[in-house]
Amino acid sequence: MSDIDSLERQILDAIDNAADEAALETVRVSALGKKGSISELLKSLGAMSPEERREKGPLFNGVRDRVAAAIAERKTVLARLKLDARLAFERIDVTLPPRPELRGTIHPVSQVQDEITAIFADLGFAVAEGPDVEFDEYNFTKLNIPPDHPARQMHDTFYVSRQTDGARHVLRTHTSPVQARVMLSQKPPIRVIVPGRTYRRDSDATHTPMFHQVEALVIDEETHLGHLRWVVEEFCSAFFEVERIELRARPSYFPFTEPSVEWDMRCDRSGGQIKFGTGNDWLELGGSGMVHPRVLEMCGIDPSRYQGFACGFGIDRMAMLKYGAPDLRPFFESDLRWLRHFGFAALDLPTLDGGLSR
Ligand code: 2U9
Repeated sequence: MSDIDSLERQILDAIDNAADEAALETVRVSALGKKGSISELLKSLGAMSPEERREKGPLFNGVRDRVAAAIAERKTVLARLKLDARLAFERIDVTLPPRPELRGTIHPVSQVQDEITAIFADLGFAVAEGPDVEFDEYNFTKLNIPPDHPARQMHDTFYVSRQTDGARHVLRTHTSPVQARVMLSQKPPIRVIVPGRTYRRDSDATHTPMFHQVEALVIDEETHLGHLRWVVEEFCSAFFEVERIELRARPSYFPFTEPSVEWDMRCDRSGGQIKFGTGNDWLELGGSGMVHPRVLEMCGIDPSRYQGFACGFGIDRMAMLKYGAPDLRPFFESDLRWLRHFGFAALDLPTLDGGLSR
């Protein structure tokens, strides 16, 4: 056997024997790295006569190609072995009776949604639900966002293919179309909240393409901004479990409300952890406003007789704030370790008298 053949044999054996990706990388560097044995061989071609180079060149290149191919193949095998080992280690038999270490927990978003529902139920609100795949008409037009309105761009909408009858569907970008459905099917007085999934093409540490909102709607003959402020105040004080909170109103714009108001709550961020109700900082809570008369009209309610307010909060953001999760993305990655840390025991049902989150 020539020296070249025995070098190749030796490297191929080392590749076969590499027990993990780190060992394989060591073999690769010692053969194909800058100062590797094969790289040195290839470099030696430069000092050869043209005849010798014609003979040795294909030989050396052949060794390099076979070694590179063997490394790639071994890499695939090792990755598969690693995945198989992980799958075997993390395997969960869902048919087994619960063991303490595998007991499921309530997802923080579900817990916060239940907490919010309990608070609003105590204030006399009913819960309304609607479809995630919504008519363009309900998601936008009936909310005073006609087809050419710039606010449509702000919503980063997921569109569903046009139906055979020409109807356009979207993944709802907010829960507001459900309030439109409620107004079209019920007579005032109306007092509902709409919690649920919403969808926008957005993804970073505080945005996921699917997220959760809760919006409240009150319609009656004399409902006014003072009622709105009281509801937001009562809700925040109960949710953050702080008796005295301070709210700040900022004028804003939403196509479906006029006037529109955004709410901030006094907080303290100085100690590393956020404290509600004291301090010199402000925390953005959500938006609101008096329902636009055009929206009332398009939803079958006489604006000369009735008026009302609506407000909206991001449930995931509320969960992050209350339970101190820094990043929204892990909320929806189904990682059992994260869920064990942030999840709630199944019997931790939120009630106002029991203390919401205790
Ligand atoms: C109807 C009429 C009016 C609902 C409203 C907001 C303001 C709002 C956001 C807060 C955080 C959603 O999750 S979030 O990004 N919501 O600021 N929502 S007014 O107004 C309505 C809804 C329905 C028929």
